[in-house]
Amino acid sequence: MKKVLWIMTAALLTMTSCNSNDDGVDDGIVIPGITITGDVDCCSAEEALQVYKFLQTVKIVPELTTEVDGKYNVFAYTSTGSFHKGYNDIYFVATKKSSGNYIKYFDITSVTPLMYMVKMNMSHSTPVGSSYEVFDETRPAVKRGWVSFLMNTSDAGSWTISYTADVLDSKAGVEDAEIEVDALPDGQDWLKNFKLGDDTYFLSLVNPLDWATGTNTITAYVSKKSSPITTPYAVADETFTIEIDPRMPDMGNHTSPNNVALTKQADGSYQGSINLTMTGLWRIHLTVRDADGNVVAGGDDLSDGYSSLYWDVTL
Ligand SMILES: [Cu+2]
Repeated sequence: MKKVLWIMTAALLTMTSCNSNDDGVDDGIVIPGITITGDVDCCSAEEALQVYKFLQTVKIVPELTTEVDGKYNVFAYTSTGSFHKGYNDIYFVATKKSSGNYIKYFDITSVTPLMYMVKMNMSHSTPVGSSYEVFDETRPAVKRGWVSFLMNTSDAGSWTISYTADVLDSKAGVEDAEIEVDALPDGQDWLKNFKLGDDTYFLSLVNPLDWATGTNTITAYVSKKSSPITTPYAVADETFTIEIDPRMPDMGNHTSPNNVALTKQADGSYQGSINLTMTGLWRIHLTVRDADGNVVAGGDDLSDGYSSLYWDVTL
């Protein structure tokens, strides 16, 4: 059905667009060393150029590259080309092998990170985003999702990722690709958990290295540990509020004014506002409340009066 639609659209484009040749490919935009062309299965040359430009700002994760039906390539990207403990954005792009052109109509599903723990001889998964979606309409051929790794690769254990790629009705996948998850430097701790009844929840702080001194949007996800634990941990259905109390432990625990608690957004993320008045180590003490306002995690647990549940961010 999808294919029939596309053939019709291609025919229409060929008839109506003087930019298009018989393949439905328009004339293209030339930048030094490369010609960027549009494609009926993707977008205009201008949109393709936006995709190309975006991909210059991220790096391929070679372990996750795959080929679909001998016709398409699928590439995964992160900001560094590798992974680290805590939250990682992952971007996917599909291209035609024949032309290199981007493809808009593809789906990435069943993204399954697994860590094998050597001594315990068991495997566990980790928090993941619910789906891979277009995150910016000016780059319709880039899909974004995320994985938040509970642990880094070490003698204790190592990680693999599997996923399924569906490109223009052809299917393929990557199975148990071995990846390396780096530890975070000292002064950075972006993933914490708390228990509520029999359940364990994970608090993943999103990309704090994007922050600058002053007021920043603070984004996080709350995920619930799965049963069995080899199933990726989905975003929790419950609605919490995450209160933040940023302090500088190396400077007498002074705080900053005008911080706003994180509340749940329509897309399932939590967002608030954090004001970091200077560079250095900030310990963001957390108090988590349920929908009725009861404290369910954090609060005044430490002898110094600050919550023992915290993220560390060094600006
Ligand atoms: Cu582990």
